[in-house]
This record gives sequence, C-alpha cells and structure tokens, in this order.
Amino acid sequence: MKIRVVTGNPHKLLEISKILAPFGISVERLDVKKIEIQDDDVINIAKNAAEILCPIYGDFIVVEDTGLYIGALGGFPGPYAEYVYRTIGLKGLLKLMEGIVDRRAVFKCAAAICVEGTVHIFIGETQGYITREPRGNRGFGYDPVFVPEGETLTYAEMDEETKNKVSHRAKAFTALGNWLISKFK
Ligand code: ITT
Ligand code: NA
Repeated sequence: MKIRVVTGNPHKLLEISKILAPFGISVERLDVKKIEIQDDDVINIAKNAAEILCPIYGDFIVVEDTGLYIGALGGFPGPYAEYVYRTIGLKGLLKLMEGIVDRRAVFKCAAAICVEGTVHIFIGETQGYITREPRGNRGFGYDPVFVPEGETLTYAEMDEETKNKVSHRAKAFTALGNWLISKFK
C-alpha cells in the first residue's frame, strides 16, 4: 500500500515514512499546494485542505498539519507555528518566554487521509515543555526546544527511532497505519 503526503517539509516526509514502514505502507510526496484555512485547530486545517484535494487527487492522499500550543502563552503559536518559526524563530520564542516558569506545551498533529472519497482524521498529541535554551542538532523546527513529558532529552537530542516512538506525529500516523491495515487486510 502507498500513500501520498501533501507537504513541503522533507523532514516530515521522512518521519512519516519511517513510522509507516512497519505497516508495509510506503510514502511519497504529492507536490501540490495545500490550502490552509485560518483556524485555531490543526484538525480543521488538515480536514479542510483534504476535502479540497481529495476530489482532485483521489484516494490515499494525506494532508498533515502540526501545531505547537504553549500554555502560558494562551496556546500561541498554535497553528501559526510555521509563521513564528520563520519570523521570530526559536530565539524570539525563548525571549518571549523569559521569566516564564510554567513552560508546558503540547504538540498536536492532525493527519487527514482520503479513503473511498471520504476524509478520515487521525490525531496525535504529545505533552511536554519548552526548554530555556535550544539543545541538540537532530530533527527540525522546534525540536531543539521541546522535551516530551517523561523524557529528559529534547526531540533534537533524541535519535530518530526515539522521537518516532514518542512524538505527536508517531501517534497520529501509527493510528492511521493501524486503521488502514485493518481496513484493507
Ligand atoms: P507543510 O505544511 O508543508 O507540511 P510545515 O513545516 O509548514 O510543512 P506545519 O505547518 O505542520 O508544517 O508545521 C508548523 C511548524 O511546526 C513548522 O515550523 C514546523 O517546522 C514545526 N514542526 C512541525 N512538526 C514538528 C516536529 O515534529 N518537531 C519540531 N517542529 C515541528
Ligand atoms: Na501548517
């Protein structure tokens, strides 16, 4: 079985392909524009984009959207994580959080897949906290500043197998993989 993921982020694509490999599902990139509505919830963003693309590109395409919600900042940057990363960056975010003691945050990943003309959503959430300094050089995006609950290393300090066991994306795509396999076995 093969899925095609609508993303411009090669790191994401690689993670998804490693997460789905044990299910015997291969992953390719679908190089098309994903239309993102403005919404606080990544579920609605992924769902809406998939509903636009499914009638055009058909079954087994996947739209993934991820947000980072920081409690002490009222959920900021949430679905605007990409914009914040591109503008103020990790440095700016850490500056914004100077003096904040409660550093809890959650990564939320929504994966929307088209099957038999219908959009199905799978979500994965990982609680954790934002560090005071960036640590580690693996991964991408916010990985150097995010430590998942129960761990001591940032995502960027973990080897990829470990991140792919505990991450928001791992949870969403493991659920998607299980569902696909049970539906089409
Ligand atoms: P596509 O929309 O093309 O898939 P993107 O990188 O823009 O790629 P998102 O909007 O879903 O993806 O991601 C929002 C931001 O969160 C962006 O800056 C990512 O780098 C970051 N991000 C997403 N997943 C992450 C992860 O697992 N670890 C660290 N940062 C992540
Ligand atoms: Na996005």
